[in-house]
Amino acid sequence: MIRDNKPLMAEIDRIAEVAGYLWEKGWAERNGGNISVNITRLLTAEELSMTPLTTDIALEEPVEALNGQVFYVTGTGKRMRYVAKAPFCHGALIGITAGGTSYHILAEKPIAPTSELPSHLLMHNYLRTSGRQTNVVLHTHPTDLIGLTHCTPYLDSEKLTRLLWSMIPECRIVVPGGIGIVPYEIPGTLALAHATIKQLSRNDVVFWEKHGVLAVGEDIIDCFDAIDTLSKSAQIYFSARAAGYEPEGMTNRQLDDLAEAFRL
Ligand code: 2HA
Ligand code: ZN
Repeated sequence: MIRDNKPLMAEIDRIAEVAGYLWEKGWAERNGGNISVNITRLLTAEELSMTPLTTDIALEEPVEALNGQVFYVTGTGKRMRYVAKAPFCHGALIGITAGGTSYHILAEKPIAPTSELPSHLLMHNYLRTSGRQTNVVLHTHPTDLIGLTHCTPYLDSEKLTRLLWSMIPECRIVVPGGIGIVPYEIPGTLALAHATIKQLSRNDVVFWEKHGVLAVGEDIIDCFDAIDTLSKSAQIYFSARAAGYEPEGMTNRQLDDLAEAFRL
């Protein structure tokens, strides 16, 4: 019984906690957003060889580096507000099989994974191949951050990173790698995944033009915190603009001093 595995259930609880935050923040209208977390390290040998609930389902593109890995993934069409309450009714554990060319559903119910699964897996595959300690891919729709991507001058990674960093010291500290930007692509496509992967070589957080944000990392709470801090910066910026002035922002010197003080 998968629910007897305490470390696994603790991780599932953290996923549910974050799903609740995404809903409360207003970042997860209808079925907006999706989450995948590599939980292989938390499973026993016996659990890793459990009998699957489905036959193998082919993947559009192979993910060789993920062969044998197991992920919790939110379900297609499922709402974050319900993932928060019942993660195993709105998501499932899937195992990657056949050398990375397919997957099957392992537990707890045969819930079909998010439409973004092929792109999440390509990202996990890329990150694992590059030796990064990344368990989590988190995608969500923060209103303020999407708003910024509707204005061409902000669709510049360096400029937007500098703007958001300069609104509050925490942003420079919590998102030290800055943000990547992917020009508009149709949601759920491999074109979107490949464009995102290019950005992931330099950034842990990527903005998708007129769509949303994607964060990768070792820990799901850290991924949420990074997006939340960027959102706070965007709110400070928009509040100042709405009050009729351009915020000064921290100076380059102040930002550099932070990098030195926090060894970023
Ligand atoms: O899962 O957010 O990008 C719904 C989406 C697709
Ligand atoms: Zn989306």
